[in-house]
Amino acid sequence: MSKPIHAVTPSAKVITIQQHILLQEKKFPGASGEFSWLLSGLTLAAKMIEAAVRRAGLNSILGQAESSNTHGEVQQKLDIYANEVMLHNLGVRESVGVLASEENETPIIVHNESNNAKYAILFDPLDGSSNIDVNVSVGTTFSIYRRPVDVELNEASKWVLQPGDQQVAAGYVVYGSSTVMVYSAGRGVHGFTLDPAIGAFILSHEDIRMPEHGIYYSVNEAYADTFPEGYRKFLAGLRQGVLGRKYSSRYIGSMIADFHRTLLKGGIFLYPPTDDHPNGKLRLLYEANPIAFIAEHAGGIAINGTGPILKMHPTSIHQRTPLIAGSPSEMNYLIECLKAE
Ligand code: P6P
Repeated sequence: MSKPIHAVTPSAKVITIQQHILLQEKKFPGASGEFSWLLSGLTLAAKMIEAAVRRAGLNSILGQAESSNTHGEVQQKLDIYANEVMLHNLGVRESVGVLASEENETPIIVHNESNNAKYAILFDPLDGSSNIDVNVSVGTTFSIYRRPVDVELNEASKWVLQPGDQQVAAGYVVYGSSTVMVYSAGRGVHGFTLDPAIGAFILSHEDIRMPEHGIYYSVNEAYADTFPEGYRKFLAGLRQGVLGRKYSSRYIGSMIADFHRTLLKGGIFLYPPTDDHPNGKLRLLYEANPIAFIAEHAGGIAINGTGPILKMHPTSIHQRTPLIAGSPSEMNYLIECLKAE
């Protein structure tokens, strides 16, 4: 008879995210330990946000703040808390020079004139936060760049307005049935699950590869009538079995959760242009770019409808873009449908 779950002794041979980063750095000489120190600021922030998300209904943090963010969107109390946690825990890492957040109009200079500061970190502290009140998964995204050559310490915008293929690392945390951090530093995509018993992110998904195809497509079909023709043709083709398999629709309305399923199970996530958002709703720098970096490094594809997300040259910090990311099979069929428009 198999042991009851509670009798199973957890393995002692766990690999934390810090150990994994240091092991990776050993494989690639020249990388400095400061990068793992920087990422430890992210994991601490993620644990603090996770603790608040898990207790949202209990510590009166649920619900709407009296304030709105820079985009006029009503902030959730947890948005504000998560943003303060990210700004503090990343801002105290001496290797960090500039921070940019969805919740702040302009980038924040944190380097105090230190020449050790060489990284910019962009993030959405709590994506999907409108779902918190109904206990739906939410997430945090992050995107890390090196300070460009010949850019002055205080030219903050130039630190952050870089194409996504210049990211040195990127990823997200999804606060779902468990809390998982997925990141890539350009050498594979790896997932770490938070073990609340020991308060550490433990390697749980090493070298994630997105399946060649999936059985799910993820899009808000309420807007389908306003999608450009090529997207409507693509969705009709999936439903008609053009790719030789039956599909099911899955849409949570929380980008990170919808993408995380696509990364692990394959398929496609789409936020196309709509009447309300002709340039897409999602933000290029701190939503689309980290997702695209993870998708491409896991063997998937990520486009804006006309070309790779990672090749886009940003002109403003909060600019929006259409985002479609997924497995090669579905993505290549979509590209074919869009070309035929
Ligand atoms: P819609 C959440 O508000 C978010 O920014 C993403 O997480 C999500 O994918 C999208 O908006 C959902 O938007 O228009 O489908 O409700």
